[in-house]
Amino acid sequence: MINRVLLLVKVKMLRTILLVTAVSLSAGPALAQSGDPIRQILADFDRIDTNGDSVISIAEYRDLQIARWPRIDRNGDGFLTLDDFPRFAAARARRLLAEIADLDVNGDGRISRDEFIHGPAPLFHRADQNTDGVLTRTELEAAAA
Ligand SMILES: [Ca+2]
Ligand SMILES: [Ca+2]
Ligand SMILES: [Ca+2]
Repeated sequence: MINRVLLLVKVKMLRTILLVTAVSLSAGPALAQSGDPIRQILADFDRIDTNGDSVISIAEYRDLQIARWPRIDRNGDGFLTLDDFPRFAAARARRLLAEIADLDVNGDGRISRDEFIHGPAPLFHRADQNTDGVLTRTELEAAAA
């Protein structure tokens, strides 16, 4: 499954999104069950929609990132770096990190918890078709199709 994700990474538009998925896949079996983060959000919609208003706000999405972080930062040092890819060859891990370098807002070569949670959210904005700042089930279903 990881190899498939790496192949798809060549599709430019989806690059960052899929690489974040690849990071998730390397980070734990729980997230490896589905290769598509949009489908994961759909499957968990009611749990992610904590205020029950039937849409997922950016705040609710950030809460999801907070929940995911411990599986991303595998060695628990507060940063996503090469050390968090124990199952990847160094060259591949370096390439993955380079592809999500957008998240490294302060450019120190590593992605902090804060940058991961509060940084650009390409997946969210891609799915938010009417740009009203919230995701409906319909928007997520369209994005997953
Ligand atoms: Ca909500
Ligand atoms: Ca780490
Ligand atoms: Ca929307």
